[in-house]
Amino acid sequence: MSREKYDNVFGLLEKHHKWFSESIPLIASENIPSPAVREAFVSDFGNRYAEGWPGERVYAGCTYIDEVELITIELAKKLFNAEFADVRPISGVCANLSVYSAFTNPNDKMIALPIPSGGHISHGKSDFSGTAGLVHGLRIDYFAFDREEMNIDVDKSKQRITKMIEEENDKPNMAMFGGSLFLFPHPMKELKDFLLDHDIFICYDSAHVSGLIAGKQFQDPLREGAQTMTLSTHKTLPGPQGGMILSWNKYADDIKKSVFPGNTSNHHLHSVAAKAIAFAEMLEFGKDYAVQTVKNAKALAESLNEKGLVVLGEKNGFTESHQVAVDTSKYGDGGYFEKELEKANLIVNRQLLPGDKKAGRDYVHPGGIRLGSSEITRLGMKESEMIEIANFISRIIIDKENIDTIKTDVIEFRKQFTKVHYAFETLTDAYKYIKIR
Ligand code: DSN
Repeated sequence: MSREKYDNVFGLLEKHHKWFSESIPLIASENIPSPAVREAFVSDFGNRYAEGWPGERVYAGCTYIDEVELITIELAKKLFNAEFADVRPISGVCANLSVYSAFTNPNDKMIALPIPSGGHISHGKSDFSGTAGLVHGLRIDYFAFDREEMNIDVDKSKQRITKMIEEENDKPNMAMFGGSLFLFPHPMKELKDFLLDHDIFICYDSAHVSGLIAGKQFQDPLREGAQTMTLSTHKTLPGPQGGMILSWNKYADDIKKSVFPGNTSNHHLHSVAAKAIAFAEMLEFGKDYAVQTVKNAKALAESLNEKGLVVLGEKNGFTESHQVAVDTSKYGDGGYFEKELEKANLIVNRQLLPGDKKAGRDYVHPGGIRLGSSEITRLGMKESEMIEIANFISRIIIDKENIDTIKTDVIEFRKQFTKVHYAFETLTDAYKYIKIR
């Protein structure tokens, strides 16, 4: 019985790898790491303990772990032009929690975006089990959001915050930029002086766009006013699952204490090694990858729009990031299409869109889907392939064509794209299942 389950798990893992090698991966928060990143990730580092900072560990056995972590820190600082990097957070949520703990107290107020306008669950209210509210006790209020611009409304946000301060005697302590539905750079430059004049600490969550920032294709948060920048290392940044905090030297001690012992005991050392490999590859290939990722997202959005689908952000050219947001509500809800597309090997996620709550929609049946171009870019796809992908999607959503026929076409299309690009070593197929038993 146990041997059967054991074999079954390995069988399912191999099936998953095969399925992804035949699919079009369009989840905006995912990516395919290089074979080198995968090799570092399965090393013995993943079995060790090294609480603390390199050179000040709580455990023996960290000689090489310390050397690697110092390399990871050095590469992170170079990649993002940051004075300080803490590469230990084990996820983006843990990075945010560490920043909340370092720079706010429970019951303080944070300004962020609501989830349908792009905010992430870790920025959310306690009522919705958001990390900021539920775990750190922050009260959450929202930036004003302009649905046509698909961005934070600077003037209305200033008015809201002024009203909180002057009429409600309730000054926010932190402002959180960034999020999960993230089409255009946020106006942090425009809000920076106002926020700092009111002693509001600025954090920028670049989880989604950190690979684009590293490739100098989005905004430059640390130069635009961010006092801290939190990120995950596996979305547009094609590293292992993990998190990171970037900041200025003057905030380093507070961040270090908050990460350990505050919010982590051991961090994930195999992930730190794999981050170093990903950062080295991004320093070499990141600009070309980020340029193509944004070009691909724009091409995909334009093609979908030409097919007749409602693509958000049209006023500003649909997107400046890796993401494309499609309102499918005319044809069916996003949850329905997430499942239909999956049957044809097109892997996307359903997405709450601005206005969905008012329209009575919810997370299970939201108004649309979100598409990401980073993983398909790493597979070597360019603008002409985006036209083909838009065609597959519209054959399902608009034409309601037979799913099995489309699936066969998707599998055939995918055969041309087997390797990871933008990496030092690319011989191993992107989704090859590697046995070390
Ligand atoms: N919820 C993830 C997303 O944006 O897909 C990020 O944690």
